[in-house]
Amino acid sequence: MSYQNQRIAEVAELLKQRLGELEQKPEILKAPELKGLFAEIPTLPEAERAGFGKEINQLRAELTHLVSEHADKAEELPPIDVTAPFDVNAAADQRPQTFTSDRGSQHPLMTELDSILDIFYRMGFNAVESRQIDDDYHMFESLNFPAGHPARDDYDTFTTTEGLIAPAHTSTMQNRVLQQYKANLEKGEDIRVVIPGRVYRNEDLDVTHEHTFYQLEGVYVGKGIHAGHLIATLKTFLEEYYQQDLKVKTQPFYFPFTEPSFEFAIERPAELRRNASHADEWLELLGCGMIHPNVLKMAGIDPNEYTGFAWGGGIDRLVLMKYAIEDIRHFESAKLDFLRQFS
Ligand code: FA5
Repeated sequence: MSYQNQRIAEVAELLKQRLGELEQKPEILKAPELKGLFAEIPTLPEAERAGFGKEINQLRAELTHLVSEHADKAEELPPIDVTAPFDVNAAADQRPQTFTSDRGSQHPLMTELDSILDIFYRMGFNAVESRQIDDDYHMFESLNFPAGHPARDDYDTFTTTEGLIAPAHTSTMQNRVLQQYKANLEKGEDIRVVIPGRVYRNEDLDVTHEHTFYQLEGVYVGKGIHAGHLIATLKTFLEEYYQQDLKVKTQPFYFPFTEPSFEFAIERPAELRRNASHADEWLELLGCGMIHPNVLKMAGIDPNEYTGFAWGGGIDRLVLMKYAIEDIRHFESAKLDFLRQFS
């Protein structure tokens, strides 16, 4: 594009050259020379102002176009070669040597998850794994958070450019398991499901907060189920997992998908309070409550006939307390010294 005004033509030349060198291309739109041109407009004779202003706008539009052209190109990634980097048909002694499976070990969180699930299997629960990518309906709508509900902000997580969601909790599975198992109710059996899964949050990190962690959801529905069943189920599980009697407490809380809702905490046994980060007496382990009638209705279950409870707790936090680990971030850190203690 050519510019009539000599000053604008010079600035255009200069900025296009600078754009080539800039790593962050959009920065060019904040260049002081461009701002300087806009600032000159009121100083010009009135007759020249309109033409000068029009040309600066043209220059700005040209630069914006060049920036977006570059962004489009940056997204065109070179294709990845996914074929094995050697001849897979070659004889075994001519193929590169790889580590055998006995050189690795299971991640401690997965070992603990096995023993957690084992306890719930013995209590009559089935297990269904949660998804690592989900949608707005399962993350919010089906859990009684209509569009614009302020509590959506408590689950700040990551989304894809297509609007899919990296789930911030395993409650995304509640509607699915209620639908999947509602036939049990007609047969006179209760719904008892636990749902382990990886969840993601845009979170301020510290010794008990990670951005990527594991939760275990539980869903129980039947006739005459009440909050006493909820507390007894969780206490039984926790005492089995920690192999000791525990003091537990619930305090009122708010979740749109349970009514009433509670926070469930356990008193840390004295031997697990040795780290400074474990100085608090109580550790909040779970959110829980009686499943909201709207959540049952959305899954096609009559809340006048059936009631149920649900909970969602951090698996990392359960394990953290079991082994008096000082920082939750060790789990995802790939620190071999830390991981080897469990193998
Ligand atoms: C929930 O995620 C609800 N979905 C729980 C729930 C399920 C309530 C079913 C009612 C019925 P909350 O945001 O409080 O609630 O998280 C639940 C648990 O996940 C916490 O108690 C804690 O153990 C764990 N947790 C939460 N955030 C983090 C984090 N950043 N790092 C590690 N663990 C976390």
